[in-house]
Amino acid sequence: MSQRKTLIIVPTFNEAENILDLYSNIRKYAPYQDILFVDDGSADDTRDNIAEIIKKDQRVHILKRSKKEGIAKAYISGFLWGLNGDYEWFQQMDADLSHDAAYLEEIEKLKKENQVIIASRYMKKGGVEKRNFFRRMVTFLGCRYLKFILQCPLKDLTGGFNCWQRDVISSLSLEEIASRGFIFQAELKFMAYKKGFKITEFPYVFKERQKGHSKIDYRIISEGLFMPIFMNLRCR
Ligand SMILES: Nc1nc2c(ncn2[C@@H]2O[C@H](COP(=O)(O)OP(=O)(O)O)[C@@H](O)[C@H]2O)c(=O)[nH]1
Ligand SMILES: [Mg+2]
Repeated sequence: MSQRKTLIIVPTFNEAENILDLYSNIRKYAPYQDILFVDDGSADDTRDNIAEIIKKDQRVHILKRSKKEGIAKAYISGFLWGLNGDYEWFQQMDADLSHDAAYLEEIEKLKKENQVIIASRYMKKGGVEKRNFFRRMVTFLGCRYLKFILQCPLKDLTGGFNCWQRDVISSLSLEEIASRGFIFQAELKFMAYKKGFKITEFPYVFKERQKGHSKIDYRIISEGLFMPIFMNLRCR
């Protein structure tokens, strides 16, 4: 692995059943990278499990937030935490094992020539495994809708397995981010695209979680419908 210092940011809300497996998967492929869990007041054993890991691995950190405010705020807090350190890259990763840590090796290689690396489900050799038909359709149609409204060529605007160079994150106006849920991923990518950063996508296969529950709800899905229109108007 290269020397470019990376912070892997993992937002968590009630992910106790996944934390230990996630940690050992990450360590197989990224033995020396720092990990920051951003926990929004999980009510299960998530924090205890993270504390056990921290006792043994000083490269693991936790940012404790008091209440659940959505992944956008969790990630923004994580980025700000990382910007206070000397990290060169910020890697986003879900806690539920949907983002296979094996891809971290490929991402590492792509850092040489890019500033933003997006794992894309919607490329040849990419895909979605085990997700129910409704979620598949919501995500697939959502991506098509976004591409159309935003006139943006990126193939996977809503995916959450992305890596950002420090300069990109520090130049984006994080305080202007209006989204709360998954559409935040598109807002961030659209801002980076508009600013002309070097972005690449590579194919990956998303795996639906096997343990714990999704936190998505109809409020988050409906935000995904109106927020792109706002994003489009804002950039005119
Ligand atoms: N800190 C924090 N993490 C969250 C929140 N909502 C979801 N997450 C985490 O974000 C990741 C993706 O959430 P998930 O529910 O799996 O979304 P889905 O894959 O779209 O169904 C998981 O690691 C969740 O634990 C939140 O409000 N705060
Ligand atoms: Mg998930």
